[in-house]
Amino acid sequence: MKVSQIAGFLGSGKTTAVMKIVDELMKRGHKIAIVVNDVGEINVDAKFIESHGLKAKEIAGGCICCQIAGTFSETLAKLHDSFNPEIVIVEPSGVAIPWGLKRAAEYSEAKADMVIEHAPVITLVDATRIDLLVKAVKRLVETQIREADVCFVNKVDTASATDIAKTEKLIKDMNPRAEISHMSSETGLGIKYACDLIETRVSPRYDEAVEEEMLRKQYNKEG
Ligand SMILES: Nc1nc2c(ncn2[C@@H]2O[C@H](COP(=O)(O)OP(=O)(O)OP(=O)(O)O)[C@@H](O)[C@H]2O)c(=O)[nH]1
Ligand SMILES: [Mg+2]
Repeated sequence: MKVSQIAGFLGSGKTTAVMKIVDELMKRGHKIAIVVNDVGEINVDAKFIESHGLKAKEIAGGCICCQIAGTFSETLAKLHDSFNPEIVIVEPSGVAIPWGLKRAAEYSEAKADMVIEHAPVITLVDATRIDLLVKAVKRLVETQIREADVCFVNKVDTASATDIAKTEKLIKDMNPRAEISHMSSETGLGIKYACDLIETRVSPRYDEAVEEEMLRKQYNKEG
C-alpha cells in the first residue's frame, strides 16, 4: 500500500488539493482512500460507511475518506483489511511532522499483512501568507519544509509575484534538496504533476539517524 502525505500548515490548502488529486488519480484508474483528522472537513456529497471500526465517508466513485481512529497505524491497518486501497492519501493535521507519520505508517505493517511504500512527501506552502508564517510559526513551517521531498508554492493564482519569489527562496534556504513547484487548486496548476509524483516516485523509509541529523542541523543553525 502506498501512503502519500500532503503536508502543510493550517489553511495552506491541503483539503482542496487532496480532493483534486484524488479526482485525478481515480480518473487514472487507481483505488484510493483518504485519511484525515476529521471527516467532517471533507465537504462533498457522501454517504457514511462504517467497516472494521472505521469512521468513513464514501465519496464519488468508491473512494472512501476516513478519520483517524485510535492511532494512525491502526487506521491504516484497518483500511488495508477492509478496503485494500492501492494509494492512501493522507492529510495530516496542519501541525504534524512528516517523518513522524512515516514512522507511524510503517508500524501498521505489523498490524496487517502488507508492505508500506511512501510516496514523496509533499508540503504545501501558502504563498499568500508567507510573511505571517515566517513571523508566527517559522520553526514548524521549517520542519515541514525540511522534511519534504517536493514543496509546492501554493495558491499562486492569487499570490503576488513578490510573495511567490519570497516563498521559493525560503524553501530553498530551508531545504536545498527539495524540488520546488507551483500549485493552484483554483486553476488546477500542479495537480497532475502531484499525481505523477505520487504514482511514480517513492520516498525513503523512516530512518532515525537521518532524522536526528536534520534536527541537529536545523536547531544549530537557529542557535
Ligand atoms: N486562491 C486560492 N485559494 C485556495 C487554494 N487552495 C485552497 N484555497 C483556499 O484556502 C483556504 C484553506 O483551504 P483548505 O484546503 O481548507 O486548507 P487546509 O490546509 O486543508 O486547512 P486545514 O485543514 O484547516 O489546515 C480555503 O478558503 C480554500 O478555498 C488555491 O489554490 N487558491
Ligand atoms: Mg484541511
